[in-house]
Amino acid sequence: MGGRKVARDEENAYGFQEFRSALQESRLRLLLAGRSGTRKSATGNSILQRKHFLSRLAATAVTRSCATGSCRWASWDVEVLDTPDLFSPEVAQADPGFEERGRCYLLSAPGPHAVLLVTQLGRFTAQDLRAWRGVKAFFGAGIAARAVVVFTRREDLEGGSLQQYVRDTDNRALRELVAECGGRCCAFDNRAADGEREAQVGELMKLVEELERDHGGAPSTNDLYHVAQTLGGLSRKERLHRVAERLAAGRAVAVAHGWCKLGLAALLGALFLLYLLCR
Ligand SMILES: Nc1nc2c(ncn2[C@@H]2O[C@H](COP(=O)(O)OP(=O)(O)OP(=O)(O)O)[C@@H](O)[C@H]2O)c(=O)[nH]1
Ligand SMILES: [Mg+2]
Repeated sequence: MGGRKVARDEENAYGFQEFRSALQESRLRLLLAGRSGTRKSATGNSILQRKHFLSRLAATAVTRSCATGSCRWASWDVEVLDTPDLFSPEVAQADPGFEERGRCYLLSAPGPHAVLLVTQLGRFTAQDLRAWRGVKAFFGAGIAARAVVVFTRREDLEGGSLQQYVRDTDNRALRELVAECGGRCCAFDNRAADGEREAQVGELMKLVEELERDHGGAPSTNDLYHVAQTLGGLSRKERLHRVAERLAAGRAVAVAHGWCKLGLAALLGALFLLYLLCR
C-alpha cells in the first residue's frame, strides 16, 4: 500500500503521468484523399508496408468504403485511413445520406495529423483540383496547413528531382497547389523494391513529423470532430447517424447561402439595369 503511494507520488513529482499521456499521443493519423484511381490504396499499402487495402487497376472505383490500417514507424503508431473519392462534388449523388462521409469523420476522429493528397505524376487534372477543393470544403480551408501532396508513379521521374519537376511544370494549378500546401510534396513508386519503398515512406514521414511538431502534436480538428467526440456513449450506428445528420445540415446551410448570394447578385443586376433605363 505504502509502496504504491510512493510510486504514485513519484509519478506526479517527475511528471510521469504527462509522460505517459505523451506516449499515448505518439499516434499519427494520416488520411489519404484524392480523385479515384490516383493510387491512394497502393500508397496506403506502401506506408503500412503490407498489402492491406484492395488496390488494382480498374475502369471504375475500386475502394468503395473508408478503411483503416495501422503500423509502427520509428516511435509512432501510424494509422492510415484510405478513402474512396469522397470529396469531389460528384460524390453528392453517390452519398446522398452522408453516410460514407460520416464514416470518414468517425474513423479519423479526433482529426488527422496530415492529409495526403494523392495525385499521379504528370496527370494533375481539373478533377484532381475539384477533389482538393472538396477536401477544403469538407474539413475547412485550414486543412491546407496539414496537407502533403503525394505524387504516385515516381518512376516516371526517371531519377530526376521532384522539386524541379514541380518548379518547371507548366501546370499552373499544380504549382499553386504545392505552394498552398507549404511546398510539402513527395513521390512514391508503389511498385519499387522493399528498400526503396521504405526510403520513400521515410521521406513522407519526415514531412509528417515536421507537421506534427509545427502544430504541437495536435491533430487538425473542427466543430464536427468535437461533436463526434461527445458521442462516445452511443452505438456505432447512432453515432454515424448523428454525424451524417450534421453534415447534411451543414450542406443545406451552404446551399441556402449560395442561393442567397445568387439572389442578391440578380437583384443588384436588376436594380442596375433599372437605373440605366431610368437615366
Ligand atoms: N506504375 C505504377 N503503378 C502503380 C503505382 N501505384 C499504384 N499503381 C497501380 O495502380 C493501380 C490502381 O491503384 P489503386 O491503389 O487501386 O488506386 P486508388 O486511387 O486506390 O483507386 P480507387 O480506389 O479506385 O480510387 C494498381 O494496379 C496499382 O498496382 C505506382 O507508383 N506506379
Ligand atoms: Mg483505392
